Amino acid sequence: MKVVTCIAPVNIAVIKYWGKRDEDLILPINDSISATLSMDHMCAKTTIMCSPDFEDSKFWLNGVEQSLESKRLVNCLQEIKRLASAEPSNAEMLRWNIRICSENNFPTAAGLASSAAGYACLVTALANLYGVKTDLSALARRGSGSACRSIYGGWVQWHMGCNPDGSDSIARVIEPSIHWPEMRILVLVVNDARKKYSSTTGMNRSVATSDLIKHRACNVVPKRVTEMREAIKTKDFNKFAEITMKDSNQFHAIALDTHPPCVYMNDTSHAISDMIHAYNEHKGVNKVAYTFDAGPNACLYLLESEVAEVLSLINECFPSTVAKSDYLRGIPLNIE
Ligand code: 2P0
Repeated sequence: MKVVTCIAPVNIAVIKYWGKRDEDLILPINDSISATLSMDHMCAKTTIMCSPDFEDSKFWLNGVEQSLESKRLVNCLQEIKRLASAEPSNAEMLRWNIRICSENNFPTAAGLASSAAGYACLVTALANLYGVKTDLSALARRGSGSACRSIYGGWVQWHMGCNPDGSDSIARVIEPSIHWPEMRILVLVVNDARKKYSSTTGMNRSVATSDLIKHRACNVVPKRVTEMREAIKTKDFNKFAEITMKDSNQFHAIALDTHPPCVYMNDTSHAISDMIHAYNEHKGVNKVAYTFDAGPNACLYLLESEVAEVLSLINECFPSTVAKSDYLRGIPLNIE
């Protein structure tokens, strides 16, 4: 028997991934950029066992048995096994059945990047199990697009690539977290229920029906990626915050431009964004950036020096949000 356990962290995008050009290979229509959070806070943990004594293979997520027929899981397993079979000593183990046990220490599918951490973790655990040494970001991408960014720590760019086989659609580090050690993230859990429509459904519907998404992918994101890379490299928080908030808002504008629309933010989300704009205006410069994924929960980027003041404001204005948020500790970025 062989057993491996891995953990993988969540990432929060500042330039959003929304829309695919290839559903099976999971190839995006634009580059995206994110920061990977420290492993101590929000992460997925996966244990995989394989043994000649297992009569079948099984998979549990948060204690609930899942189908092993999922196309994405099958794609990841097939690709890893194909790579592993290049090593003759793996031949026997590749015939053994496996048991996969995954859990998240935060709400699953509530728009908190659970599939990103989950598939990054699964692929890393499988690669360790079979001794596969390759670029894991391309493998994680086959499970869930955003998972490719969680393979690396710090500031990460998912390059959309242009090869039809997806071989250049990979994640690369822009800067390690140590480059901007004062950066913190506050996650405000507005609602931890499962989202109304999955990201996969929402983005497919956007590609099929939104005019704005084409303008974003072709004319907005390429310039924004260059500006965001520069803001990160020069640690220009004011610019970083402006781009982050504008990109979040454009993503939600596209969600609304989708037919029928995908409504992810709620009144509390909008009230949080109003509060951040009022705070920044009061300071005369952007000190906090909000970003919202496919759900109502807010992620705030800010520097360590602002955490205490912003936390007290959130306590004052959104006490019920605070009660639901175990993550209000000013999460640093992952150091690996
Ligand atoms: C992101 N999101 O860049 C964006 C922002 C949600 C909003 O990546 O279909 O769960 O599995 O590739 O990775 C969510 O998309 O979608 C996502 P699939 P995924 O973080």
